[in-house]
Amino acid sequence: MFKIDKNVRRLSENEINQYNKFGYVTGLPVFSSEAKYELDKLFIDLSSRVDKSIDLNKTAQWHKASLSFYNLCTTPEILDYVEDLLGPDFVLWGGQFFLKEPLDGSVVPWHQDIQYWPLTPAKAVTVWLALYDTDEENGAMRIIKGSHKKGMFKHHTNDANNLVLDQEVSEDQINSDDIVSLNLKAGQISLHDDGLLHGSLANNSDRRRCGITMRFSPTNVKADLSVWPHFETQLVRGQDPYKLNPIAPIPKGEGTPKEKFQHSDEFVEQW
Ligand SMILES: O=C(O)CCC(=O)C(=O)O
Repeated sequence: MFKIDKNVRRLSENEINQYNKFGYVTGLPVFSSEAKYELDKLFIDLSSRVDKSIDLNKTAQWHKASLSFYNLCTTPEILDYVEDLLGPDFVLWGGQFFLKEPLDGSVVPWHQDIQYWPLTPAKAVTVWLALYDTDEENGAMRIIKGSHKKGMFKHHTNDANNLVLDQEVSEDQINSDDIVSLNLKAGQISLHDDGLLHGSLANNSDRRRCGITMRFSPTNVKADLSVWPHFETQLVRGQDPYKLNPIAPIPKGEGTPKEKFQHSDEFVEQW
């Protein structure tokens, strides 16, 4: 278990109000500063198993493949923060790395997650856990505060090689006064709403930038399996009286995703 920051707490009423009004909360303590060595080790252990021909940013579903990744996502102190937003019953359904090596040029275009996700109701919370210190120089995630209240923005496809995602909201729809850079120390998290516009610029530093995203939804969410046949949930807190989605087992060991969308029975524990 990674060492927990002694300042860990629950969300304050102000933070819950800020999440509802602006769509995000940031700088929340979870793991202590000493845990950065373990977070680095976890990153190296897991990412080094991915075949060199595969782009780590194009793999997902790590929570279904790897027990250590699943354990990280179900850290009680992380779930407490999520519970403060979603209530007592919720599932984990997504987990992936967002990596930018120094000067690798990769960019996450402005987008809303709901644009990609066939989930009803749209009420997912993303936890973004910093594995390394993250700031403007190394391509921290940026958000447009309050944009989750403005409905669906127009996205277009952009297949440029350096883009981590291919759906993009053009700059002319962005009010630059509302940009907030979510700078985090290793071991801290931010939380964001699935309707919030967000993205990130290139890493222009000599430091690695990598976060883990964890996707949580209340148990009354239903996925359209005709769009996402791989979709499965893991109940991580409370009860699931609705049973609307297939369930993924907790991984028994360490497996490695090869693609973005995979079903749990495709993962083979390698060690
Ligand atoms: O890490 C980033 O820059 C982007 C993350 C992201 O797009 C997401 O959490 O949905």
